[in-house]
Amino acid sequence: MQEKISACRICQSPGVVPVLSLGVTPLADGLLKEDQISAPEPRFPLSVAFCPECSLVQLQETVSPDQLFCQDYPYYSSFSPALLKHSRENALNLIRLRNLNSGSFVIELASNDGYLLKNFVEHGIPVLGIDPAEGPARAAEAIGVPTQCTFFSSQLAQDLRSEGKAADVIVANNVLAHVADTHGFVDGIHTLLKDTGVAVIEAPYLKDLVQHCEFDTIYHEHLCYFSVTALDRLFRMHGLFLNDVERLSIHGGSLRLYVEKIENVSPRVTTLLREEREEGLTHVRYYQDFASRVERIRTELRMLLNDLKQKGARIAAYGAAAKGSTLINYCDLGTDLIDFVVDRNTHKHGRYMPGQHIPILATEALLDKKPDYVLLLAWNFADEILEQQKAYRQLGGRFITPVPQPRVM
Ligand code: JHZ
Repeated sequence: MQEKISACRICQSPGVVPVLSLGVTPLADGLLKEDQISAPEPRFPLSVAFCPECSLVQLQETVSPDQLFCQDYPYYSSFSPALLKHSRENALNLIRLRNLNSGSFVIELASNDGYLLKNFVEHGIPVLGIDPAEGPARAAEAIGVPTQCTFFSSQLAQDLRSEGKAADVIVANNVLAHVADTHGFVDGIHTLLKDTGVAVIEAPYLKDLVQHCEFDTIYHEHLCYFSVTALDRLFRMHGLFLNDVERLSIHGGSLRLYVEKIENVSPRVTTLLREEREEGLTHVRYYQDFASRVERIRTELRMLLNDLKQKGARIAAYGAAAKGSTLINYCDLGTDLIDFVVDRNTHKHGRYMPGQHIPILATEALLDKKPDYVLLLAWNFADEILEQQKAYRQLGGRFITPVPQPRVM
């Protein structure tokens, strides 16, 4: 099921301007089982628009969240040591800065497999995880992270509040951009947050996406691509204030937002707002050459892989990531070019990439099968993966990164 928006997701202005179309693609995390590859896959238009009124960049279509996130959601945060380290540092900082203890309460929205909340549990701080994906939610419970397996909404926030629950800290990483009811979600944060509490939210940063041409991070799960300008406006509509912000390198460049009920805006926020105005993120012109840069990547990547293939090279790919699905489907990279994809996530093994039906194997396959080149679909973890694949590289194996420009590393 899919619906096309008739107005901006934040300000409701009807005048959104299309800026990029990535075609009609399958769901990025819809990894297929063997018995599904002969059946037709659902495909949905993947097109991006800009709102000149509030500067929100957004998808024009909304696929039903039940279809995207519930059963069989294959993403488990804990398969990346770099993400675990990043999350642990975030948790330990919050414990210190907010003096959290056994009398505090931390809620995480989209808590996945408990990768972050386990750090608070370790320190005796009461937590609640909320996540609609059954497998990851069960994994969280299994490691002692209490988890409610459901979608977060303003109604759920009211129910929790009427049970007497209120949070000192609400963490919401890589989820705000995923929700169709953005206003209900932010309203729910307002409801659940104590007056002195803080919501700490991470989301990929639009400026990094455009500058580094990370077009593959566009897929149906990601409905919004946020600038600080759009976020500041969104929170103010709900009596919340974006008081502080950090830029992070994770996931190709993200923002960590500190949102509170009392206004106390730091110069870091006002500086980013000014820079966005000066650099033009608030104007459609900023996004107009993005589409041609994206097309150039497709042409260059296809040329590079075709050329290697004609010379007799064997090519595999690393990371059955959601972004990998956008890349291989938009660039039309099938089994004629890529023999297999490897991934550490055991839940993905034995499955096939959406659309192109490339089989997913364990990472050991690189040493077993020794492909000459590996296209790095999870380029956001390049350092970690290159280090981990030293043995393969010492045997002469080479990695190829697709963005910001296709090149052999
Ligand atoms: P990864 C995810 O997107 C999920 P994805 C989600 N859609 C989101 O919003 C963004 O992050 C921000 C594997 N891997 O995390 C694990 C190894 O095999 O970049 C993953 O399958 N070995 C909610 O799916 C994939 O690669 C490794 O050493 O695009 C990476 O996927 C490492 C580090 C990862 O994002």
